[in-house]
Amino acid sequence: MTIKLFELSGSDPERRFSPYCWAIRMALAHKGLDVQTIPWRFMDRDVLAPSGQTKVPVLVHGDKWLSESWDIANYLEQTFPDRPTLFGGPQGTALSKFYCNFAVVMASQAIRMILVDIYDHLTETDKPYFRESREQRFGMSLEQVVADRESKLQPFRDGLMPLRMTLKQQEFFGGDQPLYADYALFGVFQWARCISPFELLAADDPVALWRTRLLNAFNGLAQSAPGYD
Ligand SMILES: N[C@@H](CCC(=O)N[C@@H](CS)C(=O)NCC(=O)O)C(=O)O
Repeated sequence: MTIKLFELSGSDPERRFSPYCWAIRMALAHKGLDVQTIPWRFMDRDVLAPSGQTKVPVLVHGDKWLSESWDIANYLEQTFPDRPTLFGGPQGTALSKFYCNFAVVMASQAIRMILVDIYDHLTETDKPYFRESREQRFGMSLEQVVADRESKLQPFRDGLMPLRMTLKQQEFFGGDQPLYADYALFGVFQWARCISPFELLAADDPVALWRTRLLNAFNGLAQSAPGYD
């Protein structure tokens, strides 16, 4: 049964840039599942109607339409229990929630540095919606949000200290192999990499070294995606 995944894309349909879609792409690869990915844009609302959602990722498996990255990851874990685990059992599932929430916080900070880069990569059809909805959210223009973005970099990097300390002690948050916790966090860096030339990490940061390990995972699945290196 073919698995389909709707992924946010820019004007170049190959440029996929949602942190949550990337977490699911990596989770599918971890499970060794084939997937047909479908580029989706903000104004393609009707396409997602069967899911009752207006956001991606949306995964279609048979007659099931699933949304919310956390729910999709759990669905994959429960539906394919004989494949490599994404969570390492119920306790690992509970702990993974923290990493997913940490990723949301990271994304909410990173977007203040890459918002205009996202806008620049959108179709002309998506641009007005994106500008209006995000300017309403931030209460200022897109350009004002990212103004002086260099000053936001160090506080962002400082906030990664718990990740950095952990990655000095082990290769992945899952231990010697990645788990969904890794993919949830990695999704944020891959989102930024796919859409913006603005480098979030210093090259010698243990977090950057971990990111490289995940870029190379699954035969370079993430590395080969259009992005900025
Ligand atoms: N909590 C959701 C968040 C999904 C989400 O925010 N998706 C964004 C792309 S990164 C989206 O589709 N936004 C549509 C819009 O803003 O209209 C998840 O984890 O799947």
